[in-house]
Amino acid sequence: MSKRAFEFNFDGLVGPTHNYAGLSHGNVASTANANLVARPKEAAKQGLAKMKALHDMGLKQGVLAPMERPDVFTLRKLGFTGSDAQVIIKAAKQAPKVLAACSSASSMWTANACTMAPSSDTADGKAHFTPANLANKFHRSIEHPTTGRVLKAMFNNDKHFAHHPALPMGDHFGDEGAANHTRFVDVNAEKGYGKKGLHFFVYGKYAFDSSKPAPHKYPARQTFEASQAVARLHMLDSDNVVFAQQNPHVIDKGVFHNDVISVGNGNVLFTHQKAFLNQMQVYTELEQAFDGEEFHVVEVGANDVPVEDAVKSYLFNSQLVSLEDGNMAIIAPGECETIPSVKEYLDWLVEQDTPIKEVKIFDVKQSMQNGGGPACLRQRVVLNETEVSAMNQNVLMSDDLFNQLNTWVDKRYRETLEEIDLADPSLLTESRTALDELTQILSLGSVYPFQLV
Ligand code: SUG
Repeated sequence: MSKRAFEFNFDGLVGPTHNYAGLSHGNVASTANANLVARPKEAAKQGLAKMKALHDMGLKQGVLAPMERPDVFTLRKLGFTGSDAQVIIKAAKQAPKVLAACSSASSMWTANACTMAPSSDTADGKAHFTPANLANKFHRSIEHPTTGRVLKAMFNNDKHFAHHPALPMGDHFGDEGAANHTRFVDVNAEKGYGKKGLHFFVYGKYAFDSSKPAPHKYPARQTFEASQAVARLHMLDSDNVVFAQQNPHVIDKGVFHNDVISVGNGNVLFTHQKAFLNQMQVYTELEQAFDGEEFHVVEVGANDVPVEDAVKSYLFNSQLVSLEDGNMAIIAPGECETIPSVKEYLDWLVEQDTPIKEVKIFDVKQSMQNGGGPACLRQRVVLNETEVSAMNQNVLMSDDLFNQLNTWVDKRYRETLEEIDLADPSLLTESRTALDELTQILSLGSVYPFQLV
């Protein structure tokens, strides 16, 4: 019997090594902004301000801890030897791009941390978590072991939570987590988010059938077979699952995750006209599988907002959230105000007869410049009251935690960081000191490799 449940947003805390290294081929912002001077302190504070604002709006908000970076343990696996400082100095000389990949703060985009399924939807009645293997990008493929430990430290109770390892590595099972997954549910029903939901998995290509359409210019990071595996692991009922393929042409225009072109919440899919292959069939399947009064597709036409503007503004990388009054708000990045087609569209949208009644703009520019908008920065987790009581309370946002984290960032983060600074071994010491304190603030125990040796 499912109980009343709530949607939490767990935002990634931007790590102390936030920098622009141009690591993500296919993500146009990441490659265009390579070598820009990054501002880690400002980045972390922009993220915290968004978390606090959503908390103040009455939404459920939590924090997901970043990674230990630079990752000297991975550098050692690649043959760099000596003390930690020597490992970094050698990597900086011999393979600076590898050092940059091992130093990325990319775990801030927690939409890619994992896919989760609420207990109302799974055959064993537990909430399931599968960290994403992020196999397509080396710098991201090294996130999942720590992500898995952090998730276990947050949802540490076998009776309520099931934790799976990431899918097997390699392109065939490339999995990017919740960036390619949305859960629809009739939030206005009595149980709210605790009603059985509809899981929508979006993939970029088939791994075991090369005759099927696929992008040519940029990689499809998520495979159909990976999405299917996650649905299986999470013991979802096949009647409550819809799979859809992304339009390969938009992947080639920089839509590297479905959350760059669509977002869903409750009974609403907010999407672009060019998002999917066989778009009309996707809508029909969703409408038929959705268990609720009405399902809304809010489709943005290519004539109103061209795909290029959607990618530049990250209009669809907005969060779509349900407010206490039953309406929905779009939590959009500042860039949506400066691109005329998008601004005009949003001004028009809130006047229409859809559940979306409000737009709230947030400055997350430090993240945006690496291709991550408001929705990339959060992982949605649906929990019922019993599960909320069973989880680690210290990761939940409060006025106190907000102040503590701001003070911690002020004390431990650098103002600026450039790729050349990654060669400085003191960045590792600073980062470990910061993370050691953070695990205490969030009561995570030992989750980082340096804490486990
Ligand atoms: O995986 N950028 C991330 C952005 C992820 C956005 N997430 C979602 N759409 N859900 C990525 O491409 C850039 C790092 C750099 O270039 O320094 C980066 O990893």
